[in-house]
Amino acid sequence: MFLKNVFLTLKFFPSFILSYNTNKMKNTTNQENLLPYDGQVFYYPGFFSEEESSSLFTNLINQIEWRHEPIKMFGKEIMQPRLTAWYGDEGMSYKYSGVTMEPLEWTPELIRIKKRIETETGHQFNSALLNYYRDGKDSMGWHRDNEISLGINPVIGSVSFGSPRTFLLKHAVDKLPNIKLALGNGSLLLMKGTTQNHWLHSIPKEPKISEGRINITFRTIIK
Ligand SMILES: O=C(O)CCC(=O)C(=O)O
Repeated sequence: MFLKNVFLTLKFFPSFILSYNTNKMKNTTNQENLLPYDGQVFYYPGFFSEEESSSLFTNLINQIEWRHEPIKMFGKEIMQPRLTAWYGDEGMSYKYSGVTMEPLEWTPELIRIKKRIETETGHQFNSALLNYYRDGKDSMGWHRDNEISLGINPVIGSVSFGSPRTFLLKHAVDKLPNIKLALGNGSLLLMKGTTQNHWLHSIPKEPKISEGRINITFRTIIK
């Protein structure tokens, strides 16, 4: 309650951004929750080593069946500003923003990444959305991963490889400062509890960045 009051007081300064220096965070299992309330977000830098992450980045670029798909926004079809792919167990199709994606069969590398996250976090996943941001001009707008097919309080295990990119979180109702993180190469971001009900997230454009980044969000589709 104290924390909630402190954050609500900050609503009078909406341009203020709460920025975490993610380089200084330790990789432990007793991570601090980055949200003040209404959800849980934990950040694990260096979840995969630099060496492993670089080789995964190159392999994923070459082996994943990347697609450039349109989505529907305000009744119009527009091309997504990134490449995407959907992998998962048989039958785990995924619908969002007017797009239906049928799952491709897991690659050995995706299984390896998934198993590592499952072992470390204790959460199981049956599908994954992959996003390839070719450079800083690619982005993802504000959204929640709250599709009905993901159940009531979805757990999302999000790993990043390649160039670090800014990740923003904002409360859906309260005028809190945005929370800003730099998601580094080989990092894991775990979003759970009521996060997807109350918080939106985005990857803003950063035109000065010329290198690519791959993000994989492991999810559980509830049939
Ligand atoms: O690229 C990221 O870190 C975010 C991806 C994301 O928001 C999503 O897949 O829903």
